[in-house]
Amino acid sequence: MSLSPRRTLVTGGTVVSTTGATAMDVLVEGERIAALLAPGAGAGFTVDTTIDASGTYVLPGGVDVHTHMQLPFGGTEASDTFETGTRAAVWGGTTTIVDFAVQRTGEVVQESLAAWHEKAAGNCAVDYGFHMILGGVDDEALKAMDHLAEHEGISSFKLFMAYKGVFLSDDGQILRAMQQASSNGSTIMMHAENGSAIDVLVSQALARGDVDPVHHGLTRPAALEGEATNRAIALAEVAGDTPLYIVHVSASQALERIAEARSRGRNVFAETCPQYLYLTLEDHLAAPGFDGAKYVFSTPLRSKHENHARDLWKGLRTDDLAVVSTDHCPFCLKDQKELGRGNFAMIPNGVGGVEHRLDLVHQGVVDGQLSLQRWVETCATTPARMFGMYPQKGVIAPGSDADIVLYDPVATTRISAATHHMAVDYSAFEGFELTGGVRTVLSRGTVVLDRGVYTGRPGHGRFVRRGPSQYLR
Ligand code: DUC
Ligand code: ZN
Ligand code: ZN
Repeated sequence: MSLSPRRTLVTGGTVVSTTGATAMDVLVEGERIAALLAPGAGAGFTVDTTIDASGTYVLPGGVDVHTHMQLPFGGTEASDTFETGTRAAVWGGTTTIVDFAVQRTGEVVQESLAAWHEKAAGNCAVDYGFHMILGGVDDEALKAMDHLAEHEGISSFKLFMAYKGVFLSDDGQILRAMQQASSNGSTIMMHAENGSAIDVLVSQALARGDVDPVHHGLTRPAALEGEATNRAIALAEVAGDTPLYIVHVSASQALERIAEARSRGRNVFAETCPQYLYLTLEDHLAAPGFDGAKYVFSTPLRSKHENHARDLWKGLRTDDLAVVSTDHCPFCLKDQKELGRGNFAMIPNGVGGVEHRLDLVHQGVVDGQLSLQRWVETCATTPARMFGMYPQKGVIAPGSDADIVLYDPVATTRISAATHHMAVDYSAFEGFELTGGVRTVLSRGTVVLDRGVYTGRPGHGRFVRRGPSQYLR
C-alpha cells in the first residue's frame, strides 16, 4: 500500500489570480496545491487523477465571509442548515464560508460560540469559520473578545447599530468593544443603520396603515445608513483606529463616508452583496401584493432613481468596497416571510444567495463593470486576507489548500427556485440568465462537484481558525 498522498493534475485551464490570467497546469497533492506548472508540464508527473480544465478559468474557491445558516430571527430560523447551505455553496463555487455565531444580551459569549460549533460540526460540505455577533457588550463579553481572538480562531466581532432590544449596541458599548478590538488586534464588523430613528419611522408608518413590504425600505432611508456609517468610523477613530469593516453596504451615502475615511488612511473596509448590485426598491421591494416580502432584508434595497448600484460597482473597482459577500440568510415565503403579512416589520429580514455569488459577480465582468482579476479578488482573495485565512484560502499557490473552481465563462446559468439547491422556496434572482457557470469544484483536493454531479458530503468541511486581518500587516 502506498502512503504517498493522492495526486491530481488540473490541466489545460487558465489560472486566474488577482494579478492576471495565465495558462498553467495545477498539481495537487493530498489536500494542498503542490505546484503551478507550465502548460503541458504536468504530463511529466505520475498522478492518480487528471482533470481536463480546457476552456475554463481555474480559480481559487470562493470565500463568502457573510452567511447565517439556521440563524434564529424574528421568531423563526433561517431555512438553510449548515448541511444544506454549504451544499448550495459548493454548487456555486464557494469553498469557504464564515458564518456568524450569535451572543444575545445576557448570554455568555463562550456558550453561544459552543452552540454554533455544535450546529456546524459534522454537517458542513466546505470549510467554515465564525465571526462572533456581540448582542450584549458588557465586561464579560469584552474579556471574551480577547479569549476568542487569542485562543479560538475568531478574530472579528459584529456589532449592530439597529434592532433595539435584540442586537443593538449603544455608542458607549460600541466604543468599548472597539477599544478592546484595538488592543487585541481583531476587526469590528458593523451593521450601520441608525436603529433609533428607524424605529420611529416604522411606528409612524404602521400607525398610518402603511403595512406593505415596500415600507421596510421607505422606513430605512439611505441617509440613516450614511449617518451610522459615519458614526461608526468616528468611533473607530477615537478607539485607536480600530480595524472597521462595514457589512452589507447598499447606499451611496455610506460608500461616500467609507471612501472619505479611506482617503485619510483610516483602517476602514467594506463589503457589498449581489442583491444591491442588481435589485431595486421600485422593481423588487415594491412588487405587487406580498411579493415584495421576498426582498425584505437589511440594509434594504435602494431607489433605482438614485443610482446606488452604479456607485457600488464603482466602489468595487476602486477598492472602497473590497469584498462581495452574500449575507446569505434565507427565509421561505411560506410560513416565514408570511409572518409579516399585514405588518412589514414582522417579516424576517434576509435573503438566500450563497449559491449564486460567483455567477452574479462574473456577470459584472461580462458587462464590463469589473475585471476578471477583480472578480477573483473580491470573491476569494480579499475576503481570505481580510479575515486572516490567507494564503491557506483565497489563492492558487503552492502550499495553499486545494480549493479550486473550474469556471466555464461561456456556459449559461439560469437561476430559479425550481433548480437551485438552497433550502428556500423562492429566489430573489428568479429568471436571471447569466453568462458563465461553475463546472468543477475541489475542496481541499477532493472533487465535490463535477459537471452537475454533486460528490460532496456533510462533515468534509473543517473549522478554519483565523488570525487577524492581513490588510494591516
Ligand atoms: N443583518 C445581517 O447582516 N444579516 C441578517 C439581518 C441583518 O440585519
Ligand atoms: Zn447586518
Ligand atoms: Zn448578515
